[in-house]
Amino acid sequence: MDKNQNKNRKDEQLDAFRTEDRNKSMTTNQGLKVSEDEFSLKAGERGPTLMEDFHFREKMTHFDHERIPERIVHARGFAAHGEFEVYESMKPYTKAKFLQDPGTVTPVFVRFSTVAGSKGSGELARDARGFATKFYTEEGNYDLVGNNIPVFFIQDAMKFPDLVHAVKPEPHNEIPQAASAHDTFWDFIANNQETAHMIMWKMSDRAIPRSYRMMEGFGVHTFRLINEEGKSHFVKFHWKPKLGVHSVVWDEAQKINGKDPDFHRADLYEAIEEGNFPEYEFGVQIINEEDEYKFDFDVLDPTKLWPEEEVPVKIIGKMTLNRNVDNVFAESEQVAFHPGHVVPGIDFTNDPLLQGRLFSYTDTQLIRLGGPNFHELPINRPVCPFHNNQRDGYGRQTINVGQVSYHKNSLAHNTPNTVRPEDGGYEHYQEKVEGRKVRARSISFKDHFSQASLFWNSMSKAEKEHIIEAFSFELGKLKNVEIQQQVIEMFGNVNLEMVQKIAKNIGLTPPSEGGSNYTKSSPALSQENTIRKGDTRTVALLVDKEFNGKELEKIVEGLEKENIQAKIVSESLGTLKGNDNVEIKVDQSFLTAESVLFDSVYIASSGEHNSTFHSKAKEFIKEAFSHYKPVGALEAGAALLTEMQIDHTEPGVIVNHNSGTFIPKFAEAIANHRFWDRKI
Ligand code: HDD
Repeated sequence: MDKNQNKNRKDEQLDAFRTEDRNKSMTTNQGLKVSEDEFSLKAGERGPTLMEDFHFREKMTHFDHERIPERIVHARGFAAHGEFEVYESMKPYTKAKFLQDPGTVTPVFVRFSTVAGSKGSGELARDARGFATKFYTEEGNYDLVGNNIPVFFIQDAMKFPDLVHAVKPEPHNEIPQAASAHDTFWDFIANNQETAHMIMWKMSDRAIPRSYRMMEGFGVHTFRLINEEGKSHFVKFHWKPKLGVHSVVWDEAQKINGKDPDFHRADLYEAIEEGNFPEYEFGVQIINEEDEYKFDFDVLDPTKLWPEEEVPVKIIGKMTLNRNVDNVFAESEQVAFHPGHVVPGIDFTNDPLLQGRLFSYTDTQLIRLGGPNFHELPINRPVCPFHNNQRDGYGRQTINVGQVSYHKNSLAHNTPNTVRPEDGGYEHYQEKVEGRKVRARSISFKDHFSQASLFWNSMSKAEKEHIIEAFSFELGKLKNVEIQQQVIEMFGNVNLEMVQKIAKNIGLTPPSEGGSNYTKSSPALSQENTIRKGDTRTVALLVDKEFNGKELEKIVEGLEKENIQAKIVSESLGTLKGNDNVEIKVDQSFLTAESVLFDSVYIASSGEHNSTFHSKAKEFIKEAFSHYKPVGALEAGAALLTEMQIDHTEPGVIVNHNSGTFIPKFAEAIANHRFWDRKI
């Protein structure tokens, strides 16, 4: 992919900082040419290293300081550049310049992440995913620091350190890494019941996405949009992936973590390199200020969503990720997001979680990036000019010219000058606030279970089964039976049948009373109702010595036409010759190809009985089949399925005798993603 093809204003700015070391002479950081870089300066060939070896000291000192603290949460992440384009003017609601005119394009930088794990942890952890977007607008940077789940665990930022302490590895033995299946997490949940709704999402398939390209993003909080007239509307922000929302199954997630802990970043990186740019539509849900109290939830409560059927999502633009970073540390690691980075026309509400976040993010960047000048790092710089009287500090890069660094002044004619709101100066929404200073929670935040039930009621049969399995897995890992019992009782308030099944799975006496009277559901919450596309999905073609070369070529060609990525997998690498002498290059052997790393499998030959291919292929197919994936075969491969007693009429098993009619059917099955109605 030619990276220069997608240059935008931010990329041009980054050009000033990019440096190419290839084909250059080596120098020290002072620019001195280096004549020797392998041996330290010694007193004699077998003597001690000398203090005066400045080159050694500089190289070693820099190396010793290469690491910075990882993010306390969202440490494991991966980012990409892109662009955001508006479809529909938001002028009636906001004066934000980047949302005024259809066609306006704004450079963006997006970082996806898991929450709990360390920087090197497996990416398929059961966890929420961060979805943080920095819009480099003409009026300054706007950060939408969201997740792939529309609600949060807690209602007040005061509890965030407790939540994070509970989910992180336990302090006495630092176990488990990147997992919530342990006593302290569930102890926190049982004792902080506002978590119920988010836990339902976390136990659902949403917490194990198939790809960063196939998950939604949510701003979570209710924000405000402010228009030219100063009128405010409540808003919730959404990202909707054009490929639909899809997940893996839990057994698969755990295996992927071992086989390829970089699965999600590799998927994103490769899609962008290949020109399959991930796309997400941007949506807003808007509520008039007058309607603030019309709902059966408080619009300020971050543990509540606005059902799409009640408050429709209006699609107003699209983001395309079209460029990988050049350097992960410089860009993805040093990027500093902050929900408080806003532009005129976007403002906050009194959501107590949001209010606390507005403090925490600057504070964390100070420790993580080592001082107050992190805004000068190339990735964090706005594309518009910035001027003020802030000066100095560690790592300062700007050379502020002149005598004056204070306001008000006469020497510089009182510049940099403040700007009136009508000329683009940021003005906070003048919300009327009155109250006593209290440490309290509004009574309107008290209903912790209705929307947890709403989520449950909205799930398909398969999704419900997955939730029950996830709870049973997580609670099954606990050492403390009392916590298990408390959790069962807590979630009895969501759905009785659900907890009865979980209790049975973990050997507890199922409760016979409890349950919820909440009957509403929201079809938009179920992944069953998502977009289905085969685009960019992968298929492993299992090939042995005996195969029809022409037919296989046709299959590969046909799949590629559908933008499905076919990889030839065989017993060993090299070239295979078909019965018709057609030669096919093997992409991966069974040593590196695993069924969990593919979306589907096609069997091109059944293999000689008892051969390594024969047994490895059977394992591969069995696993793919048990993960509900499409399995395809023409005549030769079908024999292997029969031998494995896989019924050719099972859902998602596509067996055909004609490659022409096979391709569309198999492609449709791949687009369908999974076949939950299978007898496993
Ligand atoms: Fe946070 C990082 C999302 C609540 C404090 N958060 C962080 C990132 C995302 C979110 C996506 C990673 C950004 C990146 O890629 O660099 N956080 C959320 C969402 C929340 C939320 C959607 C609830 C709606 N966070 C939250 C609270 C607090 C924090 C209540 C503290 C009061 N979050 C942080 C942090 C992090 C962070 C400690 C770690 C690294 C960073 O900020 O830059 O300040």
